[in-house]
Amino acid sequence: MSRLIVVSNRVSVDKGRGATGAQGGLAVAMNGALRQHGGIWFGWSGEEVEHFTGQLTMARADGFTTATIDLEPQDVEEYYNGYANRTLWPLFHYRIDLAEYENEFGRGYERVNEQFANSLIPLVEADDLVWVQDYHFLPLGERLRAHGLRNRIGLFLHIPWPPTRLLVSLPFHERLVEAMLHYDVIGFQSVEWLESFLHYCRKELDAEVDEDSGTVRIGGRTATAHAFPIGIDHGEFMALGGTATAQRAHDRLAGSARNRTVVIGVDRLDYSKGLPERIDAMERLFATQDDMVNRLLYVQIAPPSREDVRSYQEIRATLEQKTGQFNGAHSDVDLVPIRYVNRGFDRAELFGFYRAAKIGLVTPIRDGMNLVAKEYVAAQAPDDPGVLILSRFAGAAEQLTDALLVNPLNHEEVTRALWTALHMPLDERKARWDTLNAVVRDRDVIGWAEDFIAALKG
Ligand code: GDG
Repeated sequence: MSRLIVVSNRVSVDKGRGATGAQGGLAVAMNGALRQHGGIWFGWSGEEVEHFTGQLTMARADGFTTATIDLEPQDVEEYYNGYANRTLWPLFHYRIDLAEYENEFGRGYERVNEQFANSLIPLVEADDLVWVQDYHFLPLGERLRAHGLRNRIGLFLHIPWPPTRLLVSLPFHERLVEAMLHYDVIGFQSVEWLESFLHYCRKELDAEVDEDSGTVRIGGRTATAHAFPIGIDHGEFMALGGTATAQRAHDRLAGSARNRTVVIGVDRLDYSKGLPERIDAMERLFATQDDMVNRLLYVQIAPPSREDVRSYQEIRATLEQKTGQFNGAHSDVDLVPIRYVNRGFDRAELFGFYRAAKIGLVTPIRDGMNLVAKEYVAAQAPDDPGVLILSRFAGAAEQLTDALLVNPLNHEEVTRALWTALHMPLDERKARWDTLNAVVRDRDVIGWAEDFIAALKG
């Protein structure tokens, strides 16, 4: 069996399956795939050094090896906080108003991609499969080819692919996408992002595109693009549901709700997640329906992220102001309708919170997939499941068609969905949940990794 070389911005080794760390689904999938195939997980250590040396720190994990490098502060600023999170992330989430185009960012991004290629090359053996993760490394395949690497190389993009009309606002966009076409396989979360990508290749690069097979031919090379919708580790997540921690978290939230219906949101504090818009929809619901303060409790868990980036400081300030204003207007002396919590919880606790909530409110403005929607579904009690309200702009909406699908920018529609969810009869809740849960259970992250690796093998 070929070894697997995974490349991602950060390396996150788990403590064994079922561990209740702050692991994301991606880390779980990579650990599983690496354990099965053996190989190396390569990335940035998270550490900064005054002068970049490219020196590798190797460590043994369970069944595979990790290899990390340190970066210079300027590289972190320009490649990570800069090009990745101030340029590509907003642009790829359709927020060209927030995208910053600084030449230094682009140069830092190319420099770090070259450093990654340089450090990685000596580690790769003839039959290894190289699997690169996400928008931090769009040109890495091309860099590896420039160093003479002939192995199969794949890229999976976890975030959306923007429409051509938006992408062309990026300086040097052709160079960036052309570099991507040195990968053998390019994976997207949804058919919509895949189609946008193929459209760009045809229109802007004049590449030869076959929509049916997803092949893109340019300059004598062929890349194949496909949709591989990522899932959660269903087995691991369900095991967390059986723990005392999950039960305690459930009881704590359900007990403190005092018979109000709990609506839950769990999101990194990010402007792509549509958080202010949720409060606007709540505002409308409270304005148009009587006595909501006694009927509904909205819990929003929002651990801060990317705090070095100004747009993230701004979204945080906006939310603090909006929740404060909302609660000031709608609270009673003994009831507060929005609990806005700026910290992370253990995954087992999240399971308990999801289960205590009869409505899952997942309304990003854009999202590559959105795993919270899938976790919410998985955590429901089969005999009394809650209702998922899901943005049609999340990749997950292509699969979770039995959710209440909404346009998150249309407050009236979200308000209506909240009302429908509050009143949905048990039979309908069960019927919808059965279909949703089958997708979440059967299309999990283990199968996702297997599908991608199978395509990468060719
Ligand atoms: C990117 C793409 C794509 C959240 N709060 C806590 C916590 N979380 C966990 C959730 C979930 C994960 O973080 C978030 O995943 P999402 O998919 O919702 O969103 P992104 O972070 O933006 O992820 C996204 C994903 O990559 C995978 O490809 O789906 O579209 O943007 O698992 O539960 N975990 C813990 N405590 C928290 O408070 N432990």
